[in-house]
Amino acid sequence: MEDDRTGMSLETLKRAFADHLFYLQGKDASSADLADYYSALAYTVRDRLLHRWLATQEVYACKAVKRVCYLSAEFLMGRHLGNSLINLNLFEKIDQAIRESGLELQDLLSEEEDPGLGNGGLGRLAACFLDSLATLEIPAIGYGIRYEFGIFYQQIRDGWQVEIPDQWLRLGNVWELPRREEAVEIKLGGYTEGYHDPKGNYRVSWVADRIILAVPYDTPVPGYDTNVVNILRLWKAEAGDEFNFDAFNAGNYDRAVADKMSSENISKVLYPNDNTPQGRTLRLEQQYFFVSASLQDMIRKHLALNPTLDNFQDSFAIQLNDTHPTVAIPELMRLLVDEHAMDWDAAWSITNRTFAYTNHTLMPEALERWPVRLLGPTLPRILEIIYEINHRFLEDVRSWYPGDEARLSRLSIIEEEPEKSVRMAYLACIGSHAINGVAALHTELLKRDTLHDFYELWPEKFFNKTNGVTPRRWILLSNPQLAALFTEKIGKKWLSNLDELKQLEPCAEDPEFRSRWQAIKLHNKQVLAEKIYERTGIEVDPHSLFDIQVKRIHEYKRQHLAVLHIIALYNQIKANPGINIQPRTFIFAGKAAPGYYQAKLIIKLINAVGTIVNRDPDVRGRLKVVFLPNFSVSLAQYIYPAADLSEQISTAGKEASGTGNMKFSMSGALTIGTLDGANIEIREEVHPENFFLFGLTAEEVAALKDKGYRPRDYYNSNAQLKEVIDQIANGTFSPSEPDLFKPITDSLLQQDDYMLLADYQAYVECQDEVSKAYRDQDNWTRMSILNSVRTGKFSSDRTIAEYAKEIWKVDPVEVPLEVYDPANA
Ligand code: B1N
Repeated sequence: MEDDRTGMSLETLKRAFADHLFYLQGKDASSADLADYYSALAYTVRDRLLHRWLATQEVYACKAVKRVCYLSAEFLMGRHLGNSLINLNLFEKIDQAIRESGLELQDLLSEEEDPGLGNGGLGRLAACFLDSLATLEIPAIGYGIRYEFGIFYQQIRDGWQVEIPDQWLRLGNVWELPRREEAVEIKLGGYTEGYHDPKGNYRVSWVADRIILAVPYDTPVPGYDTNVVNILRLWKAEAGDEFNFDAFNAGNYDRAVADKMSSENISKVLYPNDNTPQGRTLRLEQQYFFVSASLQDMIRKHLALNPTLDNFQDSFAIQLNDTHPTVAIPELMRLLVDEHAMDWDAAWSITNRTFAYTNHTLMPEALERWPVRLLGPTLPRILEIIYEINHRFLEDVRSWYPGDEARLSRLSIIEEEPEKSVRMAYLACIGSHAINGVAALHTELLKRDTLHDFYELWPEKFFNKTNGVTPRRWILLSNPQLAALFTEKIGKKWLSNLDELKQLEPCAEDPEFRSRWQAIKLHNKQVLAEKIYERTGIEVDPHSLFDIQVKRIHEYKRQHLAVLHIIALYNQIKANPGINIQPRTFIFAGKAAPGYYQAKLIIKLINAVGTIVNRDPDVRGRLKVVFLPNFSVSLAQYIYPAADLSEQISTAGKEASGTGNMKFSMSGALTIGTLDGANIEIREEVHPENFFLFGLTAEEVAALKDKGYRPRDYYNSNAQLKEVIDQIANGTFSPSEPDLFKPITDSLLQQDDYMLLADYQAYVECQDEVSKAYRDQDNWTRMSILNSVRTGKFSSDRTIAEYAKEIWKVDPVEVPLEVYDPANA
């Protein structure tokens, strides 16, 4: 008989499920609720992962393979259960086993808390990368923070965003295993002192005033159709001792407990900002905390197999996901020089060969700078090391560009004005052997502007690595009917080589294929319509054009440009109620940073316009405006497959890449977009005739700014636009508070930093083209099919293969699976 923990037959799976319900949940069919059934199934699946995990880790530990360490402050993993079923190739069998137990698999999958340990694209990219690393059989570890509270839960009350704490660990977490025995200590605060070691060398030691314990929690990361199970290792902060006994014994009970609480604060909560840094000491402590713990972990792993650290760079390639983990560069120097007595030059060479840095944004205000005033007291030794790195670097620059003082201050890691600060992106560039942007345009702009001086120094360090997303979650799991159609036509190989979909191009001309394609899209729209009704009470027509913009709310992403268009359509109907226009459902979702007033006001505006438009009898179902609360990975899985039109309308030059644009396109949505980020490459792949392009180019945006942009000129010369802006400004959508939206219209008329008014006319005209095109359903479907089957480039498998070959220099490692037999263990 098959083992209950590893067997893959239907009978064994059913037995294991019942067994876990009974012995782990302490329930049977008469007492179990859905949460119990979810847990029983999750444990059943976890057993099968653990088996492969142990095999994988054993191979990595014995073979001295080179591992990728992906350091990221955010990992937006999404629910684990469905993904694990897919990657273990168990989905169908479990579906059947659960049905035969009288339950619905979908109901169980929905019970899982969505682990929201990220804000948006940057965190979700890290999750897609982990999936692809495991699928490509590349040894890898994701390192991050086990936030007790992830991204806040968003409610909409009276049209406003309200933030609710995300208590995702409330019911426990089946997918993590604490490894207390591998905890490490982290220093904070205090001072440094010099001393001479026994050989007479001058050394520095850091006398901390706080020691925090970093406890690792490991989550398995299975690859698709392979035995490889990598690890996501997230660190939880704890007090070094249960509490301060000295204080306790001295009768200072409050102090003893307070110390413990302040230590645990470090991993308490994810900062809810996307594309804006938060210059708080606690954020700096979070960054240093997880980075130091991760490096200590790597050093321990390396020394388990090697006599010295001299070849550390052969054990690990460390990727910095933006500047958030950049303090890793001086921290590795500290560990090598202070704690392992290496000399500076040797340590610097190792550091440089180990690190690579990915930049994710050009937004000037998003580039992290840590004031010396905060860094010094929190990380005194790290600040000294940064000064030393800078000193040596500027000596080099001086020798390369004698007499060029301006260049010296431009390149210095230390910025003097307005406040003496460390420029983290510069530190990352200097300490890394590779620097990359996340889409072709973004990389070009990095080289031309943001990091131009570094590009001049080291052109060979610069790479482009266009982002990608995993087709396992974003097609197979979220759009199962589309996946089944692909597999029926070309087999399953597209799941590990998305370029295979190209073979389906001729199907775009096949009427039978097209009608199946339409039926699937309609079905996905019906499912989303039900969700919309459940969550907002708004009824939408699945036969209308689903026009969708989902992403973080940010002025540069221009959700309010879409609102201007909606109001213009509304005005057309009001002026001419008999007008024949394409019925549309406008769907928005996304969170605003709690401290970003203008973004929260945009959410209120969307809802205010929706309230007026949705109720107006003249509109009668031709336009609907929906704001779906609490955008998350699990909600996204219903949204992308249901879209007809994907809104990617950022100001050119502002969106580094975008990855939602790829998910939409994979599910057959057409894009209306600017020449920004990865839109440019998507348009290239799907061909320009299958993409709705509008707006200024990045160059035109810059040229217009230079010559003096005057948004009022556009307002004064465009009657339709003027009417729309005036309505927002005069309270048409906020009758009880007429000035409510003035901050939005004032900003548009006075600065319009993101040039909505300059792009307005081109946008509405392009939307007219969309409406016309949608009326020809045959041709629309052809375009939809071609979008989907030409997205091969945007699989994160392609992205990861490029990083592996060109930046990390790592090879796949196969993991053989012996059938686990407890008798031989
Ligand atoms: O990273 C994504 C890109 O696809 C998006 O275009 C880009 O906006 C996004 C500070 C960020 N850039 N910067 C951030 C997130 C959190 C934070 O605290 C910055 N996110 C992006 C993946 O490359």
